[in-house]
Amino acid sequence: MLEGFRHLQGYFKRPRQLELLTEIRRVLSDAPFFHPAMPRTGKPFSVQMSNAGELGWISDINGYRYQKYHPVTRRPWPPIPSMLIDLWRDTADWPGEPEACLINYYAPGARMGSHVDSDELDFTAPVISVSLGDDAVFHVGGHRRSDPKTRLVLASGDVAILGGEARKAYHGIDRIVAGSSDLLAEGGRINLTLRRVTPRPPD
Ligand code: MD3
Ligand code: FE
Repeated sequence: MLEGFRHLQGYFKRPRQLELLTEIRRVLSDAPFFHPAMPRTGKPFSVQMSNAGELGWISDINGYRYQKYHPVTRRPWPPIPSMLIDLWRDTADWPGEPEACLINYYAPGARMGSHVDSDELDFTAPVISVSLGDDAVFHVGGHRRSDPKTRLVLASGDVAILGGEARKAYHGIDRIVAGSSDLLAEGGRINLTLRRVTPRPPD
């Protein structure tokens, strides 16, 4: 396993998960899930997405990018919930604030193939992930797709921090364990990732 990966199991207990879920439902009422598509082919992802923050990550037939507004409503993304700003300040060990919170929804059966997050311009900042709902079988490898992978379960309330060498590692979600949590009435899993996109301003 590469240096810079931290898995904080049970970081958010059940009452805090419910509080965070309420904040995320409020974001989603303004910025509903959209269906991203693969660049070039337009093939739909099995994962649905939305964002909070100054910038949001989107993918469509024209490519992957960060943009300031929702691709369907064209409105700016809602602000990042304060609980997540607090999480970043408490765990990121990095001087600036997050600019984007990508919200992924996995219905049972959805997956995310192995990839590297490389659309950001500042790789010194970590990516911080929070899992809510059903367990996910997650893999993280090395800097090459063929490098050996470690598999682990991300459960509701877990936080994963991807900094240092792990920031550029291949990773993905192999499967969702349907029915493993009752946090989400609709079932499935929500993953939140806090990201810095632009370089930190000089101090
Ligand atoms: C390891 N999301 O949104 S979060 C993604 O559970 C993404 O929805 C997965 O991969 C999910 O891009 C995994 C954990 C994560 C996030 C970023 C990473 C792991 C990472 C960046 C580098 C290495
Ligand atoms: Fe990723």
